[in-house]
Amino acid sequence: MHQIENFINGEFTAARGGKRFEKRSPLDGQVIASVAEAGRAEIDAAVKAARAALQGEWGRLSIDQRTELLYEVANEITRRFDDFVEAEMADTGQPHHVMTHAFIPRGAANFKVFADVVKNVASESFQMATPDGRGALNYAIRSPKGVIGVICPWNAPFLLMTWKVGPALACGNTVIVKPSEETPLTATLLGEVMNKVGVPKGVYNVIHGFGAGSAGEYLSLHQGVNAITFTGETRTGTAIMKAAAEGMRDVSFELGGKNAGIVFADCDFDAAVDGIFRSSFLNSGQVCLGTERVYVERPIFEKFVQALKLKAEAVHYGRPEDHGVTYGPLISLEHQRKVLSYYQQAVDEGATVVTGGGVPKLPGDLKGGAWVQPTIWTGLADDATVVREEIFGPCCHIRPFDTEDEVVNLANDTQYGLSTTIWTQNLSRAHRVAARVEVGITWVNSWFLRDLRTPFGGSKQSGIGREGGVHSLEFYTETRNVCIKL
Ligand code: NAD
Ligand code: 6OD
Repeated sequence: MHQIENFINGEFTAARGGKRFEKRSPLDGQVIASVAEAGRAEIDAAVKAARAALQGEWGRLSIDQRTELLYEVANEITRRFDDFVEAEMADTGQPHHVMTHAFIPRGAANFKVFADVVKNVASESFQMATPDGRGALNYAIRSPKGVIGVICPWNAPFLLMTWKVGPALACGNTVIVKPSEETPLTATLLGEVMNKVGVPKGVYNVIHGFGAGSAGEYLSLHQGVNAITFTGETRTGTAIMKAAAEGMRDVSFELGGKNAGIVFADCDFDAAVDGIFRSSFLNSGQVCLGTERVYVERPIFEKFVQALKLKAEAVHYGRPEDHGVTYGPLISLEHQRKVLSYYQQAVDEGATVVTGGGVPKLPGDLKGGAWVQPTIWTGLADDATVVREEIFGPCCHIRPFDTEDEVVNLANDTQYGLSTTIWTQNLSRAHRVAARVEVGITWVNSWFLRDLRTPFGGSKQSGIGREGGVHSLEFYTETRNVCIKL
C-alpha cells in the first residue's frame, strides 16, 4: 500500500496531528493508499515555502535557466514514464493505452510547450507622439503573478494538473497543487521529479485533502495565494470564486459541460461513429469535453444508433494492465451511484435504452469496483434531466434533427459552453456551424485533438478565461506597461 505525503518545500511530510484518509481502487474497492490530509498548518507552510522561493534562487533564474529546468522536468517524466503510467492507472483504473498514448505524454508536453512559449512570445510596444515633439515609447514587461493555487479534478489527473503547473512555472511563479482526493498519486510523484532535476525547494508544493472544510477551501481562502486556477465542477467553481473575491485574487476556471456532437448525413459515416464513440466513452465518459448529447441528421439516424450500439457493446472490461482491455471503471463507488441514478432517471423519464443502463457482470474481485455499462438512450424530450445535466459518465442521448438551424439551436440550448464535435464533409457547413455554436472549442471531423498553442476554455457556465499558448501567459503573469518619455 502506498504512503502518500504532502510535498512542501521539497520534502515529503505527514500532516501535523497525523490526519490521513484512504484512497481506494476504482477497480475493486480495495484500499491502495493512505494519504496525509493537509490542514491549515500545512497550507501555511506551503504558502510560506512558495513565497520564499519567489524571493530566492528561483526568482533570480533567467528565462533560459528556468526553461532549461522545465525541459529537464519533462525529460525526467519521460524517463520515469512507466512509474507515472502505473500510478495513474492505480488511481483511475483506466486502460494502459489511454495512459501511454494520451494522458502521461501530455504531462511531459505541458512542460516543454510552455517553456517554448515563454521564450518565444514577444511583448507589445507602442511609440507615441507628445506635444514637445520628442515622443515617448511604451513597452510591456511580464512578471510572475506570485503563488498560484492549482486545484485539480480526478478525471485526467496528471494531464490536467501539469496543464496548469507547466505554464505557471514557465512564467516564474511558484505553485501549490491540491490534487483531487480521488487521485493523489501522480502529483506526489512529480515532487520526486522536481527534486531530482534540481527545481529549487518551495517552487512546487502538493497538499492533499478534500474540498469544503479541508485543504481545497483552506488553500483558496489563503491570502498568501495570489491567483487560483481550477478545473472541476461549476458548483465548486462558484465556491472558489467567492473565496477568491476575498483579497481580489484572479481566477482561471475550466468547468463542467454538456457537450453536443453533431452528425450530418454527409459525414464520413465510419469516422463519425468512431469519433462519437470516443467522445462519449473514452475514459468511461469522464472527460469534460465528452459528448453526452448527440444530434444525428434524420436520414442516417437509425443506422448511426445501431452502429454506435455495436461499438459500445464491444468494449472489453478489465484491469488496466490486462491485454486487450479497452474500458475501465468510474472513479469511485460514489460516482457510480451518481451515474446509476441518472441511468434510472432516464428510464423514469421515458427513454428507450438502446444499450447498457446498468452494471456489467464481472468476475471475481472486480465485482467490488465502480463499473457501469456504456449506455445509449433515444426518445427523450429536450428538457429531460439526462439531456440537460452533466452526468460525467459513459452515456449519451441520441436525437434526430432535420435542419442546420434546428441543430444549432439544440446544441446551444444549455447553460454550458465547453466543446462541440461536428461531423460533415461539407466544408462551408463546417465553418458556418462552427461559428454559431456557443462553445470555447469546436472540433470538425475530430475530437480532443489538441494543439497546446491554441486557446482552451469554456463559454457560459463552462469556465472563465482561456489558457493555452499565449493565453496562459495572460493568466500566469502580470503585464506591466513602462512609458519612457524621450
Ligand atoms: P470537483 O469540483 O468536485 O473537484 C475538483 C477539485 O476541487 C478537487 O480537488 C476537490 O477536492 C476540490 N474542491 C471541492 N470543493 C471545494 C471547495 N469548496 N473549495 C476548494 N476546493 C474544492 O470536480 P471533480 O468531480 O473532481 O471533476 C469532475 C468535474 O470537473 C466535471 O464537472 C468536469 O466537467 C469538470 N472538468 C472540467 C474540465 C474543463 O477543462 N472544463 C476538465 C476536467 C474536468
Ligand atoms: O487538453 C487539455 O489541455 C485539457 N485541459 C483537457 C481537458 C480534459 C477534460 O477532461
